[in-house]
Amino acid sequence: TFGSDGAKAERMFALMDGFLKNDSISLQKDILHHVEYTVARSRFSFDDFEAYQALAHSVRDRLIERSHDTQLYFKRKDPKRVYFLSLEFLMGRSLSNSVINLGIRDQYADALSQLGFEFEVLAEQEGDAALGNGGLARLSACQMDSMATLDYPAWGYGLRYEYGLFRQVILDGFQHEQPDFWLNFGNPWETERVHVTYPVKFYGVVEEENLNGEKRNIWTPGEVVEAVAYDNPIPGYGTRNTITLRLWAGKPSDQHDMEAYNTGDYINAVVSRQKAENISSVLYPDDRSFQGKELRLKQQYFFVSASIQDIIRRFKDGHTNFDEFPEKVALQLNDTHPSLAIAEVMRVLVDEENLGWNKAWDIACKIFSFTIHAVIAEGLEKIPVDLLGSLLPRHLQIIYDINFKFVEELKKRIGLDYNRLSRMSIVEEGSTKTIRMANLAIVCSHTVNGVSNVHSELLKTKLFKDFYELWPEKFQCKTNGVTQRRWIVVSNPSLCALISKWLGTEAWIRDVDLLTGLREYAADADLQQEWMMVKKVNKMRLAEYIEAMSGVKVSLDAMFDVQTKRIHEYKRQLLNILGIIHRYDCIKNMEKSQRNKVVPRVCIIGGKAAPGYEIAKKIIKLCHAVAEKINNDDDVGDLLKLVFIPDYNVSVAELVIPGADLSQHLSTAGHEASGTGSMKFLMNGCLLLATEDGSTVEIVEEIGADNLFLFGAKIDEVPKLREEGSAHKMPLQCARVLRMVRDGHFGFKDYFESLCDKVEDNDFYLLGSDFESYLEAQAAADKAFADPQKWTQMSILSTAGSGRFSSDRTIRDYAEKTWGVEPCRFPSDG
Ligand code: NTF
Ligand code: PLP
Repeated sequence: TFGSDGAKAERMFALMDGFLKNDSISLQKDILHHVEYTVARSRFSFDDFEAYQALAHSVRDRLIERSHDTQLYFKRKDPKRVYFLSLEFLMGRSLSNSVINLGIRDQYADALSQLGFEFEVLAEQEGDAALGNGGLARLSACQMDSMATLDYPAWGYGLRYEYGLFRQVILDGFQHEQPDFWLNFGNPWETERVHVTYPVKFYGVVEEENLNGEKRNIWTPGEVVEAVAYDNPIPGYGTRNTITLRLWAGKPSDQHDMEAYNTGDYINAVVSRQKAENISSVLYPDDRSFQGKELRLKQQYFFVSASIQDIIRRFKDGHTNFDEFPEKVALQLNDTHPSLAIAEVMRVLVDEENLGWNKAWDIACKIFSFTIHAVIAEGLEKIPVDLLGSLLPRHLQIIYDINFKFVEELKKRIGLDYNRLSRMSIVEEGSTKTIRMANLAIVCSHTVNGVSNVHSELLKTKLFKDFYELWPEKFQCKTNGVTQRRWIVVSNPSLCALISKWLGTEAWIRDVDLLTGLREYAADADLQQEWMMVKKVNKMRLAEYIEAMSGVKVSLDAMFDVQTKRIHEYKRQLLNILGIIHRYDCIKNMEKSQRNKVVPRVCIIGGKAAPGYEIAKKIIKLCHAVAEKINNDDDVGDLLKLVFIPDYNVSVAELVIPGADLSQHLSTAGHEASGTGSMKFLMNGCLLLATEDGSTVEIVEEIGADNLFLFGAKIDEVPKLREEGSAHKMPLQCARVLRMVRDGHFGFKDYFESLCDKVEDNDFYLLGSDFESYLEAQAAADKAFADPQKWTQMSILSTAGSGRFSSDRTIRDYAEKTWGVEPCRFPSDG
């Protein structure tokens, strides 16, 4: 690289503003170059999709240049790096986000218009990268953006699934899943690193060997799969720093099953070689609970092993003493999914680097930190010992050893309290013996955090009380956040311009606390006027989409009321639908003369159900059945519409969120660890109707209870209400709407029976007991909407108070209080 001439290197860095120029002519030439030589179409004749591909490649060139500079700079400065391990990243599209972060959106738009293309039209050609399920996965993506923007020396590691999250197709109101083969037309953003490959071992046997009087464990694998790196650049905003999301794909290893070739079964040997690629082929689409599937465990270990090998290789390139490892490396476990990394680090340090157990354990305990996204014990991963022992025999031994030492230590601290010992043990005895991955992660991590204040308290007082009492200092809270770059600047350009105009600066895009500056203008008639205009434009965009998707024409004067998120019983989309039926019923039974008092609504619901989640699928069908009835009732007209937006993903969210007036977050209190959708709606000046759960509690602290519509049982009231069970009375209105469903008012009465039973029999999610309070909150929302000035003021105050929910704040907090990493900024302005 720059050799030992530090001064020369300094000069090089100071001079470097990149080889590629960003003036309009240079950009046009670059795009045409890629049309001709990358896409291989004539530069005199290419369509929108080909133009998008060429455009993406020209942006990628700029990203690559910056990521090279960033990596060289990191290498020279050698800061402590943080490695973010996550099995899921919901990145969405990259084009608009990249050019905005690079600061060359307008230049590209200009260059394209010279070539006869429109930037927005080409941006629509891009498909989503949906390598994740929901909240956890989108959080990872937001956090990558913040790590890059805040100049942290960070890497993301994950799996390059060939099939992302399934596409949701609705036929006759039922959800069907179609494969998302997102790489069909290539992926212009990634770079395959054919030289960055590592062997990953599975199965086989472990034998103890005696080497010069020392016992060593030798693992002879039964299968070896090669992991190949695919690098995806993540540009920061207002900085030249561009970090990397490195995703691993499986490919057959030369070491794979050589025996089969030797025994002459050539065809079967080739077929079995191809199996290696299956490891990274498909994302598990269920975000509920862990199912002890071998392929899933293989995926986890595959990505963990490749990542750890890569991290250790980078460390060794410049360091020889593992004592320095914790000064250079922080490993963040995003949920328990990557927690096999703990056993893998121990295996490498003990078996391959020969550090000895105690030293290896000391190092491991200094590098890991662990974020929990689950709320209930059932959501925690438990791996059957038989499965782990067969797939990763050496890791099982290591986990047993960790547990043995932990339990011995624990006995010294707490005595022979066998109940507590067995609760805290990493190994769960029972009919099927399992490994509790969360316990493993807590035992080894120096820091464990929840994702909102209430969730973090819940971890300390309920889920991991025993561990909290043992190690109170380990437990932290890191309230989630979302990136204002994607969720305002990219997805709501009109709002972005309006905010910058009134604040007199664009600095809030990097320093989001400045949004509080809007508070002083919240009652200003001019701002309110412009604010309403922006909302109207976004509603128009959304209305066009709704009509195109469902054929339903909606009125822009109606309140756009949105609930979009994965379909779960605890998120209570059913409560929303029952509320809509109630509203419909009220309108139908109202004197015609009274109807002009009704605030018109467009109710919008969207979200995917896990393919095997029957109840969630019935909720989707019920939504369609009710929509069919309401939307075709001319008597109701524009007073009420219900639309289901299919295939909710990041791109759809970018369209829906800016156009929402009201958004609903209805989780039964105590069930939503945080919620991040709410934060995006809040930033976009959408009012929330919500239970006091997860991060909503903090949103209330920030914007005040007067600026949103709260309802329902509070967290500490839930257990008592459940205990009372069916003893508590179902409110009449709720019983009435359930009766309508049971009587076949919306068809399919037998099919919906089990949905009604759930509410009427034990009502675990408390739809009945929260129903009245829900209707009151809805009435309050109607009342506020009828007063546009008041509504707009609340809307401005929502955006103004959303700064605390930026992932920049979250990431700074992780960096300072958990990882101990510092910004390392390439010396240039971006
Ligand atoms: C989710 N968990 C939680 O359910 C949300 O409350 C939270 O906002 C996000 O994580 C991000 O922390 C998951 O997506 C998973 F995968 F755990 F189900
Ligand atoms: N899915 C997508 C596509 C999203 O953009 C979000 C937003 O955060 C989520 C799921 C999570 O939403 P929620 O926090 O409301 O569950």
